[in-house]
Amino acid sequence: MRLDVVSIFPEYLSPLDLSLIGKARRDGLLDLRVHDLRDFAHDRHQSVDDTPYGGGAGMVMKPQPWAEALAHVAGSDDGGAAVAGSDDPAPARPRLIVPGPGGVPFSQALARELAGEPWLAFACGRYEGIDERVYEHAAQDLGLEVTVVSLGDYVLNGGEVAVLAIVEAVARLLPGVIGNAESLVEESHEDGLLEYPVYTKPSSWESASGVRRDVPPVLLSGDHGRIAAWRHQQRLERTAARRPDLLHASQAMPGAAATGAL
Ligand code: 6GU
Repeated sequence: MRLDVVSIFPEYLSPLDLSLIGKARRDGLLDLRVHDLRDFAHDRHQSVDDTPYGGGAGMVMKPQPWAEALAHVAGSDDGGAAVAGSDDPAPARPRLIVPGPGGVPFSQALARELAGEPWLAFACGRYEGIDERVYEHAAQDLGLEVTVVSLGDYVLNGGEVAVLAIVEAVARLLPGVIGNAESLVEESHEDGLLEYPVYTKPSSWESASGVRRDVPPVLLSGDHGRIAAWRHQQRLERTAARRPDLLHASQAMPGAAATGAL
């Protein structure tokens, strides 16, 4: 999969060199390129923002640097995108993701959808946002599918942290990025319920405060049927306590009943 990220803080994306994402890049599963928006601003101060028409607080990102940056990225199809398990060349154009609090909610379902794309480009806005004409230009003149995506109902200073989260959620779904593919299926949000609690050795542990805590005995019983039933009950209780909205959503989810989610 090919990923391009445009930002005025390219260093913000350096965690993508680390851990499983970094390894996937070195293994050629991910072709991730970070671009500095200021490289496409040509005035003396390489300015990327200006005051908003109509007044109001803060600054708005100018259309010209964004248009040049997006043309550079979208026009850079070198056919080199590594798509694991596929001989298909990358398509001519990326799908454009713009992180922002006014977007559609990011979710495991959207992560899955994006993981099916051969090429994603991310435009990281800062300040009060990007001039609206950039979205129109990207869609109408460059022919890009544009999706504004929000991580949740709170405000970040810019799209960079959101890109870190979205890229991690998407990349871990690609074949070969996570060694143990089984660990992908038994996870929160894959079937509408939160995860069950997990324990490891020792089976009885005394904290420094002198309190002894034992692993639930059922997990030591060796009875796989009882263990599965206990874990399912824990998932239901946890979901009811922390995310009751998910229990209501699962009633409208095809397959939820069959998987025992109801
Ligand atoms: Cl995706 N971007 C920004 N800037 N703020 C956010 C967000 C994204 N999601 C929630 N708040």
